[in-house]
Amino acid sequence: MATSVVMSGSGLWTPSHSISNEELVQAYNAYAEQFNTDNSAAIERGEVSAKPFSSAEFIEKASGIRSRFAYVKEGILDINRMRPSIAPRLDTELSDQAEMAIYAAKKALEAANKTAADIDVVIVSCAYTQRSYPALAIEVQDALGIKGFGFDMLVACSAATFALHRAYEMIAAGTAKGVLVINPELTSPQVNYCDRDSHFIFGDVATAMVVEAAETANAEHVYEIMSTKAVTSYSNNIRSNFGYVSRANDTNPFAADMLFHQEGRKVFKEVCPMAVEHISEHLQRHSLDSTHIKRWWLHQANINMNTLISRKLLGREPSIEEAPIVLDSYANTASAGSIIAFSLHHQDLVSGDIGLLCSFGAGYSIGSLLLKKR
Ligand code: CO8
Repeated sequence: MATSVVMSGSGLWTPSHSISNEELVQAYNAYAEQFNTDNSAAIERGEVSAKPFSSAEFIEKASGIRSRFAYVKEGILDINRMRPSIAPRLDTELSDQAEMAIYAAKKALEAANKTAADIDVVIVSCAYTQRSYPALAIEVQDALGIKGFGFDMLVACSAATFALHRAYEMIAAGTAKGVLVINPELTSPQVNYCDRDSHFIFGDVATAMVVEAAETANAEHVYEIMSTKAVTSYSNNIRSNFGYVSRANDTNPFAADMLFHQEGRKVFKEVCPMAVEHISEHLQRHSLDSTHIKRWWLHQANINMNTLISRKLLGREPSIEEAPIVLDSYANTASAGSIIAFSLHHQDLVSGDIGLLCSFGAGYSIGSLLLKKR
């Protein structure tokens, strides 16, 4: 592929509501207490399991998460509801995820010094889309006045990196002139706030990136995509069974197994070595090693995972400048984590500096891009 492809602008939209560990734990524990009281007889008979209590100290130690953002906070801390209360919208109104996507997209376009006329493909890629069709990407395309085409992609944690890969290929092949990759990660409706093992993990956010040919890029911070690498390996350890077939299954579409659930410890043990191997192979492809990498924009699920992966790659702990952490305030934002890290921590690199952007998680899926500052 002859054309040199670049990422020329990134956008980050952060919801205005945040929820601290303490707030979340207080609500969960009050819910658990109520549940245990209401079900005390059945619990005593061994027919129902008592709800265990959560702790803010555990959450921070086990994950590094201190708080998360919520698109709508109302309802999440209400022990009689335990899920966000998002008002339904008419078909004639902008959908919630399209609205989030547009906030981030406008920022990415501005950073890339581009307008709608410079874009001809929109990819909305994230862990969930709020409907099947029409594609959110086409709704966003219409709202931004972009000519060309758009489509949605679902690859869970690697939705953003895999979409950037597609953008890279389209620009390199000359089938697109400018691609907008957008990740409106509205995770909160799928979080089981009644489950202490996972109630703290996710946050809402939207990120966006402009990908174009090197010769058309005129922004201040432009990164050449040196190459991309992806791998998937089937695992049931992170799963959500929510889907349109549940209507025909006559099952409860909102039961616990329909929401996000995982075997967190197994995921930790299996994904870390996969990520290390993947990244090492990606660097080797360019005869590079970890000493050549100025910045690691890693997936943001768990600080202990990132520390372990970085230590294996570098042979030491990375500094916070080398491998920035955003999950402390954003929590796990599905595919957006590494893009948030990039958005907040890329402007200080100098020409020729190389960085690695990498996602890892559900699927399992791993996606990476090697980037060189122009
Ligand atoms: N408070 C107090 N104690 C707790 C809590 C809590 N909130 N939660 C669990 N415990 C208890 C456990 O029950 C267990 O008790 P016991 O020893 O008595 O059995 C003990 O603490 C230890 O539990 P774990 O072994 O589970 O604890 P870990 O140290 O493994 O930490 C983590 C749990 C934080 C979940 C950790 O395993 C982890 O982060 N693993 C990696 C997970 C990961 O990366 N997952 C990928 C997520 S998927 C994704 O990124 C995108 C998916 C799509 C988006 C979904 C949107 C909704």
